[in-house]
Amino acid sequence: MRIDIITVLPELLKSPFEASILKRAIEAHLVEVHFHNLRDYTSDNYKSVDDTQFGGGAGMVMMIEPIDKCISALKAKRTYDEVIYMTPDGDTLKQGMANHLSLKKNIIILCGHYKGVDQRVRDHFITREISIGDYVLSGGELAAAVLCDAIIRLIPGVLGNETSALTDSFQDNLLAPPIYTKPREYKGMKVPELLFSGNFPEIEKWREEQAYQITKEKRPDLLED
Ligand code: 6GU
Repeated sequence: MRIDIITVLPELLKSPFEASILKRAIEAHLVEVHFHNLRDYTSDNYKSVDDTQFGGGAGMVMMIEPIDKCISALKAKRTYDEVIYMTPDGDTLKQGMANHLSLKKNIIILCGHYKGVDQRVRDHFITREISIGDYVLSGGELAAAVLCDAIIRLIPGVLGNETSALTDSFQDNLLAPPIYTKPREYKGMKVPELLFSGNFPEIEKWREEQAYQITKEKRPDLLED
């Protein structure tokens, strides 16, 4: 998989890809992540990427030309499955969406800034608009990093244990059951006895029940759809 990220602030975005699981995935060539600074696609001396909005109103709007130039340059080299725009008014990111995107070959992610992009970019270049939740961030970069993390960890070979992504919270619309490790007892706090029984069908049944109860308590909305 290849991800091309278009941004006015590449430095804000790079560090999550330079540590831990994402770094390993890149080093193992399981994913390629490329950053494109929108200012490199400007045509004026000031390297402007934004301007005031027609019709008046506060806030700057990202201009179509540098975005078009950048996206066109990428599309000239390969075909893209999706051109995603990160924006607080997009579809809220859910596990299912990450699962779907993790199967794609090439995707472009455009990070919104200021008041957002010229509507013509959304109408003509964007195939999907994604938000990471109902709050406003100062730019799409951190949201893009969240989206990339959610996608990349699902690529086969990225996680050490191949099955572990499938047992994550949300994968079956259930939150994860409680987990424990050594010691068996800590300052009087005990691990449920069943987990030492070796009775794996019973343990599995207990985990499923726990997951259901926890979901019912914390996120009953997940049980509805
Ligand atoms: Cl994708 N961008 C911005 N600026 N704010 C957000 C967001 C995206 N998702 C949630 N809040």
